[in-house]
Amino acid sequence: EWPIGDETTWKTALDANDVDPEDAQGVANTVVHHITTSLARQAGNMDTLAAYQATALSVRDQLIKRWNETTTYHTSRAPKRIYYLSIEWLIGRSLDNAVLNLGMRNTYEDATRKLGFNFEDLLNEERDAALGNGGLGRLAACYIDSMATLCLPGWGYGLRYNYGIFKQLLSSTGEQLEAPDPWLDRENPWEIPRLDVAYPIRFYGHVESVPNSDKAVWQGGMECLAVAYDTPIPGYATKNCANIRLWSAKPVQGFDLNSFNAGNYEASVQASSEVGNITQVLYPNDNMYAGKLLRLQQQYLWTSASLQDILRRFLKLDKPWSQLSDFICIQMNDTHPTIAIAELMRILVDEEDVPYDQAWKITTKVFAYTNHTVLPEALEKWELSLFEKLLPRHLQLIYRINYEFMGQVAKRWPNDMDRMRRMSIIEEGTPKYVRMAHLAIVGSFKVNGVAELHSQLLQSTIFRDFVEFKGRDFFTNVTNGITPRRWVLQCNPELAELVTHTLGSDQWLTNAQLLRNLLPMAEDVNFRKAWDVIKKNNKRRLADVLEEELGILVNVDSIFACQIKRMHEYKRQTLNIFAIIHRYMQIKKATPEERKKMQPWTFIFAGKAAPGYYIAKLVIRLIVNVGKVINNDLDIGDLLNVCFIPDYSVSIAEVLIPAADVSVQISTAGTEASGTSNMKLAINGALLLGTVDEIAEDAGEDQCFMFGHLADQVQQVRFNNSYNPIPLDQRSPELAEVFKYIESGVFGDAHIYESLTKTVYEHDYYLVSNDFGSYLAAQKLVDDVWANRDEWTKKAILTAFAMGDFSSDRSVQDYADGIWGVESERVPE
Ligand code: 4GP
Repeated sequence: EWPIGDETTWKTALDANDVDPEDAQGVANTVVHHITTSLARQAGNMDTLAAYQATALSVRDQLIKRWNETTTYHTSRAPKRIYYLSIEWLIGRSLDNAVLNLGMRNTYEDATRKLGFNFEDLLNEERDAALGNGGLGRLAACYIDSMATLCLPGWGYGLRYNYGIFKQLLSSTGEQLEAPDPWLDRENPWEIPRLDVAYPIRFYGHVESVPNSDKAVWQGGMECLAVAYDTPIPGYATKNCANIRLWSAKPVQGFDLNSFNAGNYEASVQASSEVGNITQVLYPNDNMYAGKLLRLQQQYLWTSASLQDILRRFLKLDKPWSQLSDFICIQMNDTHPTIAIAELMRILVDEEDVPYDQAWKITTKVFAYTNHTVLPEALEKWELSLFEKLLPRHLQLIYRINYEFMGQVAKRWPNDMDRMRRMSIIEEGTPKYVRMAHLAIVGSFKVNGVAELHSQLLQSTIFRDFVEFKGRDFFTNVTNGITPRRWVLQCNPELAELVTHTLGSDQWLTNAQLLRNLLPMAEDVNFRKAWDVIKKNNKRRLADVLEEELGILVNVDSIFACQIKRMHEYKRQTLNIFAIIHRYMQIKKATPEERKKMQPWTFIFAGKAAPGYYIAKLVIRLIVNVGKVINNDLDIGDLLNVCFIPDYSVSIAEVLIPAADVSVQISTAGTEASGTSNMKLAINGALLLGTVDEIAEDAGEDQCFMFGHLADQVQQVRFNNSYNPIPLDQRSPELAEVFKYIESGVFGDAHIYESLTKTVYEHDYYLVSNDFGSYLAAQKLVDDVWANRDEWTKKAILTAFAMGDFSSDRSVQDYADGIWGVESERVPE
C-alpha cells in the first residue's frame, strides 16, 4: 500500500528521475541541472572544477538511487549483515570508479564532451579521499568494493577526518615536509550528511555501581555527538550499492549545559571546539601505534556510534538479544575498534539489563578480528591510567573480562604464573597497560591473518599461547586481495580491453579466475606484441609525469622498477637505494664496451614516512640526493635513473602501477604481513623481485626473482648480527664499499647519513647487509632476462594471468563463507 500522498504523482515523479544508462543527452541534462541549480552557475561561466562537481553530483544521484533500493531491499529481507569496522578508508578518487561500476563510463564521457569538456580533465579535478596510511586502509576500500559487487548485505564504518594523511613535500635538500590535507575544502560531492543520524558519546566521568547487580551507571564527564556521513559504494554489474558510514564529532546540540560549563560562555565554546578536534585528523602512523589520548577518543567515538547504529537496526527486527549473532557480524580491521567489545558489554549489561554471563556469550559470537602485522611496535596497548580516565566503565568491564579469562587459564594450567602474565589482557609493570590484541582475541569468535605465512607466524609467535588455549581452528587465514575494477579496468584500460577482447567477455572482472584461460597467450606472438604496446604506452604516460613533475627525463626502454609503499625500515627501501648506489659505482667503473652490455634501469620510489620516524625520513633524503647525482650525471647516459615521486597517493598509484616492469618487494622475510601493492603490480604484468611472497606460488617461481634469507633463518641471523657480529666488510664487502662511497660525501655531507648507516654497521636488525649480496645477484638475473625481451614478455603475461586468486572478491567471499556467515542478497533488476 502506498504510504503517503497520491501514488501516481509519486511514481511519475520517480520515473522522471530515471536516466537511461546509454542516453548521453539524458546524462547531459542531469549535469546541466546541477550546474544551474546545485552550483548556481551559468552555462557561460564554467570551469573544469565546476564541471567536475556537477558531473560528480549527477553520478551521485545515480548512486543514491541504488543505495536506496539496496537499503529497502535488505530491510525487507532482513538477512544477517556484516559490518566492517576500519579506522582507515583509503578510497582515492571516486568519479571514474563510480561511472565504471555503473556501466556508464562511455555515456558520461560522451555527455561531458558534448558539453565542451574532456572527461579526463574532469577526473583530474577530484581530490583523493586519503583517509588512510597504507595497506590496511586501502584494503578496506577494496573490500567494500567487493562487498558491493558480491551483493553482500554489509556496511563499512569509519571516521570522517577533516584532514586525511598529510601532504608530503620535499625540501631542496630532500627532506620530507608535511603539510595538512584539507580535502573537504572544496566540499565532497560523494558524501551525504545525515544530520538526523547522530548518537551521544560520553568520555571521562564517573561510575556508580548498582547494588546486587552486574550493572553500573556511568555519568558526568563530557558528552558529544557522533554525526553520520554516508559514502555510497556501487558494486560492479549489479544494482547493489554498499555504504561507508563515517562519523564526525560535533558538540551536543544546543549545548548540554552540564558538560559545557554552565554559566561560562567562553569555556563552553572552547569545550565545543575540543569536541571538534576528535575527528580533525588521521593519525599518520603505519605499522606503528602512538598511544595518544586523542586517538583513543577517536576509537571510542567511532566504535560506540557504530554499535549504537548497528543495534538500532537490530532492535527494529524485534528479536531477542540471544539472536544477535544470527543477524550481525562485526569484522574488526585490526585492534583499533577492539573497545567495541567492552562497549557492547556495557550496552547489554548497563542499558539493556542483560546479565553479565549472558551478555558475554552474546558478545563473543559477534566479533571477529583481523591482525595485519607481527611487528611488536604496532601492537596497541593503552596506558592503563589514561584508559581509566577516559573510559572508566570500560576498564571495569575489561577487568571483569580478564578476571574470568585468567580463571580459565589458571584452571587449565594451574600455577603457571608465567603463562598468566603473558596472556593477561592487563600488562603488569610500571606503568600498566591494556593489551588490545589480547582483548580482541578473548572477545572474538575468529581471528585471522592476511597471508598464509603471516597467519602461520602469528600462531607460532605472538599468539602462540592463545593457540594452545583456543585451539587451532579458532585461528585462520584469509589472504588479502585487490579489486580488479580499480586496479586493472580503471587504471589500465588498454589492458582491460585486450583481456575482454581476447576472452570474448568482461566476466573476468567479477570472476578473476577466468584470467587463467589467457595463460597460453604467452606463446602467441601477436598477443605479446599487443601486450608490449600497452606496457610501452603506460610507461610513456608515466615518463611524461616524471618529466613534468620532477623534471627527470627517463629512458622508456629501461626497466621500470617500482618500490611504492610506506617508508619503513622493515620494508627495506635501504636495501634498494644501497643497491642503486652499487650499480652506479659499477657503471662508473665500466669501460664503454662493458657499458654496452649493461641493461638500463629506472628505479621509482614513492611513499610517505611517519612525521616522527627519523630514520625513515633519512632514507627519503638519501634517495632524493642519490637521484640528484645520478640523474644529472651525463657520463652514464640513460643507463640509470632514480625518481622519488612525492606525495604518493591512490591516484598516483593508478599511473605508476600499469607502467612497472619490476615489482620490488624486499622486506625482511616474515615482516610484511601480506603486502597488496605486489598484487596490483603483478596483475598489471610487473615481475616480482622479492623476498618471500605468497604470489610467487601462483605466478610460479620461474617467473619471479626471489632472494635473501628465509623467514625461519631470520632470528638466528639477527642474533648473530647482535651478539656475534662480524665486521661489515666481511659480512658484505659490496655494501661496505657503498658505505665508503656515501661517506666520501658524493651525496652530500656524509655525516647526515651516519645514523642510518649505523643501524646496519651495528645490529642490522633488518638483515640489510646479510641480504645485500643475494639482492645484487637477483638483479643480475633480471638483467639477463630483460636482455631477451620476448622471454620477459612471456613471464609478464604468465604472472599477470595467474593472479586471479588475489582478487578481493575471492578474499571477501572467503570471509563471508568462513567467518561472517553472510550470503549474497542481490537487488532484483
Ligand atoms: C598492513 C601490512 O603491513 C601489509 O602487509 C598488509 O598487506 C596490509 O596491512 C593489509 O592487510 N598493515 C598496516 C598496519 O597497514 O598499520 O598494521
